[in-house]
Amino acid sequence: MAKSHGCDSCNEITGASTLDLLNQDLAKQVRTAYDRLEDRGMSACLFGSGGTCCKICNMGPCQIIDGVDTMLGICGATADTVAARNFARIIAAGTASHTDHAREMVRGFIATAKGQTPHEIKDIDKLHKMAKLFGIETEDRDKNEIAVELGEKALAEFGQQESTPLTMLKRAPKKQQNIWKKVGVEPRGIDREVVEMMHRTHMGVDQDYKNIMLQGARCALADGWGASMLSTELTDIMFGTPVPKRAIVDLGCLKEDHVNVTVHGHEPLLAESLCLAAEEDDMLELARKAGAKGINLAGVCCTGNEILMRRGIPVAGSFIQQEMVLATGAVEAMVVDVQCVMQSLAQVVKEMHTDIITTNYRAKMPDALHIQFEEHDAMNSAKKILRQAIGNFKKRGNHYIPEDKKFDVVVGFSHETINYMLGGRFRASYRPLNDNIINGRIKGVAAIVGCEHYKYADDVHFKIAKELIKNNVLVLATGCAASALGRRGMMRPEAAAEYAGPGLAEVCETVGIPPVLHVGSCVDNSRLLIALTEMVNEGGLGEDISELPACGTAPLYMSEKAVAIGQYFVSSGAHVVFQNLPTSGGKKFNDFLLKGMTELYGACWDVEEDPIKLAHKMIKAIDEKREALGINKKQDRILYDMAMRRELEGKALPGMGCGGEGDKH
Ligand code: XCC
Repeated sequence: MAKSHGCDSCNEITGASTLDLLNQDLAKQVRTAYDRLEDRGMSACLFGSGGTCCKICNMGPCQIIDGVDTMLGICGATADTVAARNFARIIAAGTASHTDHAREMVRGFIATAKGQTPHEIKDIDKLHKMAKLFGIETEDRDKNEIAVELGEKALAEFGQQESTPLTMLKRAPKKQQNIWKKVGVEPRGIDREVVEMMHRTHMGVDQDYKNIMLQGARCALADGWGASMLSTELTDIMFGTPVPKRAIVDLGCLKEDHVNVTVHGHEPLLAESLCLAAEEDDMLELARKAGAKGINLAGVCCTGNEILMRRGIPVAGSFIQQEMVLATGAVEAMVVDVQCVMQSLAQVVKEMHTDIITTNYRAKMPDALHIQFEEHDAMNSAKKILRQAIGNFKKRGNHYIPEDKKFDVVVGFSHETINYMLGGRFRASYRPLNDNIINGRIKGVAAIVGCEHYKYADDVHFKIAKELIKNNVLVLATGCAASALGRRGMMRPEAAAEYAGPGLAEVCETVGIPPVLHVGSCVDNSRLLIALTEMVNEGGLGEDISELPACGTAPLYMSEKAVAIGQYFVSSGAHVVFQNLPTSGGKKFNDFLLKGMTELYGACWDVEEDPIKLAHKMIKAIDEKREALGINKKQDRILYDMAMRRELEGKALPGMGCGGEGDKH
């Protein structure tokens, strides 16, 4: 194990590609987040970490100490009020980010339906399902006409003001919907909930931490069951719902003899246009003229996950690798849009031929080149960007691609895929999953989602996943957590035999799936809400999400979005464990998050820093649900016999598993 770049005191780097790269002279000249972490030489402020630094009004900042009368805020605000306000504002910021992303996707969807983009309405089945949900007539209507109406109705939900709940809430289990109604947290309009959250946490407004968190929950639900779900579903209709695909991840996906263009950020509209433009003859010809064999697109962060899931485009790196991708010196352009793009990127490439190209008016960077992506002229924008990258190819200087550092992955596990993989094309259902949970082959389901973090070791996701699958817990992953698990080989079907407990391994091997399923980007956590709902609807595992043997974690949470996600899972009945939360400074408020919320939603937050202990907290939570359902009795393991295997035949991945042969989904 190696210490981080130039640092003997902070966390280890264990990732093979990162280690390899950092050992090269080229990369040693680059200052990375590891160096900056060391340079800072200060530990984090205790008031900030505990959530009790109040800088909401200009009388402060006030540092509050719980229980010390002389350390209240100047306005009299207590530690619990301040910690709750700060936490709620994190949720609002996270929700706002998903919301603004989702709005752009809905606008792009409408433009596509109107024929104003190079894309098309692809998934007609999902279009009709969504149209039905929104009360839109589909019979004898053109797909684009339906899509325009769907897009406009979806767009209206952002600005909706009245107390009509958001349409997607109707997809939740009935009992869940009743809980939200009873507690009074049904979101009314997506933007409204963010605005109200910001208002209620302004100086001198809501001063009751429980009441603040009612709006915190409502705001988060507007993200999960509103903005994020709209984004996922409409993006699927436009670019295709993911189906299983083989692909590769890690730095080794960069190519020596190609123009390497990496796409980083979140909104896939631009990335999809780049994918189309990179296949056009004029662009390929230009690349050849520059001496390259072609154009190699690769993703970073969640844009990477979006095009990985739908197109099998490789992911070069996740959040903590964004600087590493550039430090190879082999990237002609990194094209960025919004969210999780570190300001250091332009400095990393200062002495290199690489361009950092910003593309969105909402997100510009000093020392970067700006080429505005015009969605109504998408192909020309994309080609302008590619021309810039191709022009850099000849200027590529010293570089190093860790070519052998890449992993095969199988991705594309939308909830529809899980449905068909486990249930079969002719009667797609979650029945086999539920049955395998009831008979104990699979103990339960765990979601590992969210970011990465420079202050913690880089193998936390891996350790947690390994422990979970060893205990027969099926893992569903999204975001940078998913990329991190892909880089550790957990998304190959063979990983089942290597790491999974006997029951889970048997199911995975029979169906031909990995024990860790890539479900998508961060907005695609909404797919997990639907998967959990389908498990409830299938029967035998309780009446709402809180009764399911399921649990979630975003261990290395970095972004505010992860907190919004955590809260919408808790408010939807799923137990959620983080490594830390910025709430420990307000004791009563912290207790409310870690225990009290259960009374409202049947689930609460939990905190555990050690990855193995964290995994065991998740397993314990799953076991408790099994106990409550009466399915935790030790059962004799029934091995799959030939009839049972035949029953699952034809559901395996193309070319894999027992029934894979010739299965073309
Ligand atoms: Fe950002 Fe989405 Fe977190 Fe990764 S996981 S660091 S939010 S890119 Ni979405």
